[in-house]
Amino acid sequence: MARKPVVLVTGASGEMGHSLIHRLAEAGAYDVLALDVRPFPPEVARRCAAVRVGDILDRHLLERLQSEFEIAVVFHLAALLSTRAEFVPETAHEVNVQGTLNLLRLALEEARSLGRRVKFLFPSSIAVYGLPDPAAKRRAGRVAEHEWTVPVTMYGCNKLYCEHLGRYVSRHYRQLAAQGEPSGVDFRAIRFPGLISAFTLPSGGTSDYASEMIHAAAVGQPYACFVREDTRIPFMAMPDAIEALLALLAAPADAVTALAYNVTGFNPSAGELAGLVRRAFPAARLTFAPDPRRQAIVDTWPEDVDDARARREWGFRPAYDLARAFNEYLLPNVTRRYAAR
Ligand code: AKB
Repeated sequence: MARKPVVLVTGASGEMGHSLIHRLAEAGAYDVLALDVRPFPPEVARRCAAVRVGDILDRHLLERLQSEFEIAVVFHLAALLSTRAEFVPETAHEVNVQGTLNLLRLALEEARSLGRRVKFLFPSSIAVYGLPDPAAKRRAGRVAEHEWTVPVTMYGCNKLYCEHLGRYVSRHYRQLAAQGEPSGVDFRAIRFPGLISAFTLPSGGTSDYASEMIHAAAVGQPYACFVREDTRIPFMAMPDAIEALLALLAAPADAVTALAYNVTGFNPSAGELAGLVRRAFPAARLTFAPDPRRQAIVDTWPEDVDDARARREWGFRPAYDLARAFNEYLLPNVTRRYAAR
């Protein structure tokens, strides 16, 4: 019995999954098999060919998916983000690392049964970087992929290790086996900055303050930002993050030479972001109440990243700078979202 060809999206109920599924449905090039440990919002489920609620640690579930579907591409988005992971670091390691290994194994087996390469798109993060102190962070400026990869969070350690896992599976898998042959997995990773969506709220990240302050102002709730006003890290509008994933997916294999690529859109300070929010929502009750421990994490992340390699090798071009992200993407959509309530 023929299996249905699909792209598998894990973490499909999350922020990036929500946007990616809508974009894939618009493009119409693939049928989507959505997997998440949480139930699916109806607006996401109806854009998918199939949805499954289950755990990426459940290998029997993954084997059942392989029996029913022909998985040509994997977008492995499921993860415990940096703040949540610090409360349950061992669980985060299980989900973020063993979960990724389970999906890599699925891609290996699919490539073998299909007789062709399976592309594996992996969202890494600026959390793989670890600047030792704010002065070094300021001096480092735009950090390149090979610099400062000494993460201080379990999430950052997990993401960095999974980049190397992906490289191993893609290029060195079972290299001493008698019948050594290419694995058939084409692993491609992007180190995303903080992502800001107009349609969903983040959960469990340490860069969440940007989205949280915008959504809180739009719905008229007070918001105490958990980082200092002078805190500066890279961000990008969610549509640019999805376009970057699709551009890397489409890139010819010989153009993809790096293990993981930096991308970014803009890098306002938290105070600059608050200024934009207050101008857009004059009644916003927005204050700053830094949480020293979450602040210490963000202080290890770079002020900005060098995305020259992604631009050069596979044509990364963000559509949204800060002004356009705010005025054309966030404000109209966030205002509309809460006005309907
Ligand atoms: C987080 O804050 O943990 C994530 C990230 C920067 O990867 N949004």
